[in-house]
Amino acid sequence: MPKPHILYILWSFIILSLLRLQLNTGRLTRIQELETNTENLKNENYTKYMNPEFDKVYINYVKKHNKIIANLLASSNNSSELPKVVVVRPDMHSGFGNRMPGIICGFLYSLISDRLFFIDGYQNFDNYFEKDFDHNWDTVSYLYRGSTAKDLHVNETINNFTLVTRGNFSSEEINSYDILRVHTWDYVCAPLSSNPYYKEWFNKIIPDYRIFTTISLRLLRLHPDLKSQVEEYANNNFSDYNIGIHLRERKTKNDTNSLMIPIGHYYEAVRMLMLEVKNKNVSIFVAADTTDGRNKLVNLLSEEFKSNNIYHNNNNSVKIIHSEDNMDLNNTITWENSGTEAGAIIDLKLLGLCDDLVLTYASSFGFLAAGWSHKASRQRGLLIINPIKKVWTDNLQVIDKVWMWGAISSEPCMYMSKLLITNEDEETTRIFKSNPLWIHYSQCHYPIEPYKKSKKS
Ligand SMILES: Nc1nc2c(ncn2[C@@H]2O[C@H](COP(=O)(O)OP(=O)(O)OP(=O)(O)O)[C@@H](O)[C@H]2O)c(=O)[nH]1
Ligand SMILES: *[C@@H]1O[C@H](CO)[C@@H](O)[C@H](O)[C@H]1NC(C)=O
Ligand SMILES: *[C@@H]1O[C@H](CO)[C@@H](O)[C@H](O)[C@H]1NC(C)=O
Ligand SMILES: *[C@@H]1O[C@H](CO)[C@@H](O)[C@H](O)[C@H]1NC(C)=O
Ligand SMILES: *[C@@H]1O[C@H](CO)[C@@H](O)[C@H](O)[C@H]1NC(C)=O
Ligand SMILES: *[C@@H]1O[C@H](CO)[C@@H](O)[C@H](O)[C@H]1NC(C)=O
Ligand SMILES: *[C@@H]1O[C@H](CO)[C@@H](O)[C@H](O)[C@H]1NC(C)=O
Ligand SMILES: *[C@@H]1O[C@H](CO)[C@@H](O)[C@H](O)[C@H]1NC(C)=O
Ligand SMILES: *[C@@H]1O[C@H](CO)[C@@H](O)[C@H](O)[C@H]1NC(C)=O
Ligand SMILES: *[C@@H]1O[C@H](CO)[C@@H](O)[C@H](O)[C@H]1NC(C)=O
Ligand SMILES: *[C@@H]1O[C@H](CO)[C@@H](O)[C@H](O)[C@H]1NC(C)=O
Ligand SMILES: *[C@@H]1O[C@H](CO)[C@@H](O)[C@H](O)[C@H]1NC(C)=O
Ligand SMILES: [Mg+2]
Repeated sequence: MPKPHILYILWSFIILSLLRLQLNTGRLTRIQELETNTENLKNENYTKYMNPEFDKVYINYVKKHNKIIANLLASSNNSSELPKVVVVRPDMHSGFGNRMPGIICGFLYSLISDRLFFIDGYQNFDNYFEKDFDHNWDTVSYLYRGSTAKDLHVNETINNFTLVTRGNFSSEEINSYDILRVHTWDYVCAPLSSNPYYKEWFNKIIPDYRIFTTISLRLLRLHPDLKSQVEEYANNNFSDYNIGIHLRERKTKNDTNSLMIPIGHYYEAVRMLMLEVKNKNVSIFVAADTTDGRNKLVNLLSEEFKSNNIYHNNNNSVKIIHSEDNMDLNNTITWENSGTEAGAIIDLKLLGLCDDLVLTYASSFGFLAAGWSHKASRQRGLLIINPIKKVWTDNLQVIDKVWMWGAISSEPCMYMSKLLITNEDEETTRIFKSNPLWIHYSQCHYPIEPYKKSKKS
């Protein structure tokens, strides 16, 4: 009697160990696969941003998603229980700076609420990005025709910031909805990292608050064709130290109220950065939304650094570079912007490989480049230049409304945080401000005056 019992225990132990080994190796291979898939561009020791805690969460999510969807789509499965989902619908007529933040937020919501993540209506996503799982809403949307949905974000006036800042996404009420919908231009999930229900999760999984960077480097990996173009460009043109500039000129309608950033402001910021650089080969990468503006800035910088080897006796070599995108083309997907989708995404990624960034308050494109960055672990944040009104002269010696700030983080900002602070109840505002980055999140984008709702109390 005891003998077979012991044998049985031993046998079970061996089987279990084997199973565990298999599970572990399966998982390791998957992690390694993902690691080699990460964009380790240029010199990987300098450009890599890793978050192993998040990677585990991500890998488990990918497995879960693939398994559930395979079951769901299996014709033999007549389960009436549909998996709960988050669906993000990006505004394809806006640019990357306004499309990507909602996608990152939607994925974050799906992780913390244990839902599946989908993107609705991103045509040609697969031409630009590499996917680990199928998040195309078209794959399953037909199953959800009779489903209940709650809108978390609709537009600038409709956002449930109370829920994001201090609600429980697993409450019975939220759980009663099959679909949580996200439609936004903004990095509207920033207040989630203040939410008491999720503090512990963030402390464990993304303790450095580089939420956008952590998620975007996994979820939005460049398509291999674009990635190789970026790599080739960086290998050929980048130096030991790279300064990236994003010049935004075609911001709004051509009227006297629209904003502009005098090109001289970018130039001054670069001169300041260069004062610190010694004995280095430097590249200055210029991304711009107009050919004309880019040429002007390139000329200005080339003139400044024409001695090429010596700048204020700092013994640097300096070259000014830019990638070729035909900015005279009209972008057929976004309405008001020029260039191509591929050109824009290459510029974004190259900016993200730079050691320092000079951006403007007027464009979320630049903020996005900083967030989607492999240099996120650098200490210094980006330099942000304020635009001025077009009626003012762009003569730096004359105007006095010039300002610039160096950010504390590479995370994108949330321009609606001003609305949150102005319009939400005091408790929501107070909790939002418990986040160490709340000031950073709030200091961005062109200074739209927040409209006032009657403040709830
Ligand atoms: N290639 C390239 N395209 C750019 C550049 N700057 C802007 N664009 C194009 O213009 C679009 C700008 O839209 P967003 O990325 O949303 O940035 P934004 O400046 O905040 O735009 P709005 O909020 O719509 O005013 C980008 O997606 C690109 O298509 C640039 O430096 N290089
Ligand atoms: C990168 O770092 C690893 C270990 O930290 C080192 O072995 C390797 O040589 C480094 N590679 C480069 C290109 O510096
Ligand atoms: C059917 O799909 C649901 C949702 O993915 C899953 O929970 C369930 O186990 C599946 N049932 C079968 C028999 O595969
Ligand atoms: C699923 O439903 C269809 C019809 O709705 C039925 O023909 C089929 O037998 C069901 N399959 C299972 C496994 O219950
Ligand atoms: C926001 O969406 C609501 C509902 O669709 C609509 O009534 C409202 O006009 C929109 N507001 C803005 C500023 O677009
Ligand atoms: C936000 O969501 C919470 C939880 O679902 C709900 O109680 C509240 O009414 C919502 N607020 C708004 C303004 O929709
Ligand atoms: C959120 O609500 C659910 C359902 O009531 C509960 O089980 C869960 O513990 C709550 N989450 C936290 C972090 O309190
Ligand atoms: C940058 O590299 C590309 C190859 O990727 C090359 O064609 C181009 O001339 C280089 N540009 C500059 C300004 O050095
Ligand atoms: C904007 O308007 C000014 C004055 O009306 C004009 O001189 C200028 O060419 C216009 N710029 C563009 C880009 O249309
Ligand atoms: C800059 O690059 C040149 C050749 O590419 C090299 O000879 C020189 O040593 C480099 N200077 C520094 C400071 O790295
Ligand atoms: C300037 O750089 C060269 C090589 O990059 C180096 O040999 C030389 O010592 C440097 N000069 C000074 C003054 O640092
Ligand atoms: C691009 O669009 C503008 C209007 O938005 C138009 O004036 C211009 O001719 C277009 N250019 C091309 C090359 O189609
Ligand atoms: Mg924008």
